[in-house]
Amino acid sequence: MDKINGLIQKVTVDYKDFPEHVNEVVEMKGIIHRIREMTGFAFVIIRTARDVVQCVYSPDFSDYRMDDKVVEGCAVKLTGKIVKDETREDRYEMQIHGIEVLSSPAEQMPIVINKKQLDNIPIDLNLNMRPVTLRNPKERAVFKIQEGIARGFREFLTSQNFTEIHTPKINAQGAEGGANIFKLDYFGKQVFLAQSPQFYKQMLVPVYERVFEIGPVFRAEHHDTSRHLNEYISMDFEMGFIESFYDIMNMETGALKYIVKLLKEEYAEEVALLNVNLPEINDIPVIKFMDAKDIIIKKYKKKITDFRDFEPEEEQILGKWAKQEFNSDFLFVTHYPSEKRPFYAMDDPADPEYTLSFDLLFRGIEITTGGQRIHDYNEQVKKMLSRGMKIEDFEGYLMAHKYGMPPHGGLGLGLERITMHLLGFKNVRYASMFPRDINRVTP
Ligand code: AMO
Repeated sequence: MDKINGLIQKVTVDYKDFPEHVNEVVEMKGIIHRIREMTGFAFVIIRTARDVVQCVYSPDFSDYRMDDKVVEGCAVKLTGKIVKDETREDRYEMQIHGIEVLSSPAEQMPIVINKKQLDNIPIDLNLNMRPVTLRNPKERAVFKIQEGIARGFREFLTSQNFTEIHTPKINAQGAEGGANIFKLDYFGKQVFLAQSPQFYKQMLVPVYERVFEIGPVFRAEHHDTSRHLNEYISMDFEMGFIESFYDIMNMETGALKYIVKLLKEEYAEEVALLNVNLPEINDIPVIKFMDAKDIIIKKYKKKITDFRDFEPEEEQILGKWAKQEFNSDFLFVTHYPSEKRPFYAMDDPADPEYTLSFDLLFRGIEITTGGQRIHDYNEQVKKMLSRGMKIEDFEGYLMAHKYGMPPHGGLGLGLERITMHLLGFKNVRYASMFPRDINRVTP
């Protein structure tokens, strides 16, 4: 009888192991990314999980003869000798002794994905053909970097005693208010797709004190913009026993520093491939909302029409200002007007027209919203009533307040937004593997 022991057998070699196997004959599995026929020999470029490996086919190396079944797109097992690449420093290649075809494509690739980057194909074609365009080394590097960002967030918060949570995405109420909520028929009842894990992360503060979640959230954005998706990954945390909302900004700054370090150390190849300009994060400057408006008026001579929020152009001005004045790619803006913040935001006791909340701007674009929450039951009920909300609809959420919760706060950081600005994309769709926007639900 067969028994499974959980030991993963590895018989093939990865590119990163090549230096240890110079002059040895080894096996490697991968997909034929490209075949470049030369006179008397051919380069067979193999795409593995994270590398693009140069292999050389020549009748001089062995008796093996490549036939026309060996085509681009085949999944193969190669046998060959590892040698140093004489033309490129610190690179190794394989001299092919044999190719076993494990599977073959049914059709030839309709677009060229095996160049260094996708040749200026229109964004719609790129997204329509995502299962194959993601195979392009630069495209896939984007989501490796994205993995690094989410991993850094998770690792850092875990090291700070946060508990990872998974909260429901089908809910009886929306957490963020506004019209951008998806309605769903749930066995004849109307329910909503989660706009954020806000209620649940707060409810879990009296349970675990510090919690975080990395998960999808849904926003029924009705416009086709370059920075909004209808489904995005929200990286959230919530922490109890804060002294002030500065604790949250400090925690986020720590997480961002950790993420940048992780990308430098463990994602160097992707960082180099995409030519990523990693920010140097030292201390992040903090400015109050109204002071920021003042700078925009006085220093940049801009007329302000809305004193309750920023226009995208104003955020860009502030981004420039932070760079010029503090050499910082980041800027915390605090004390947003109460009127524009959700009902759970705590008003500033010193000036209740403003909240103990903040946004983080990265290179002039908002990537985070956060702040201190109301923890007192009566205060929370009062604010909800003043906004015309029905208390009985929020019984579950308010249970947390009713039976006691510590002073707390947290934030939400859009994974695609931060990826987009880190990589300098003009459109957030490039930072989403399979974007959902007003016109797109496939592939
Ligand atoms: P907010 O609604 O500001 O706050 O969202 C937080 C962050 O999520 C990202 N984001 C989006 N990304 C892509 N497409 C969208 N449509 C989109 N909408 C928002 C942004 C934004 O900064 N519950 C609060 C957070 C909190 O206070 O903890 C919330 O969801 O990066």
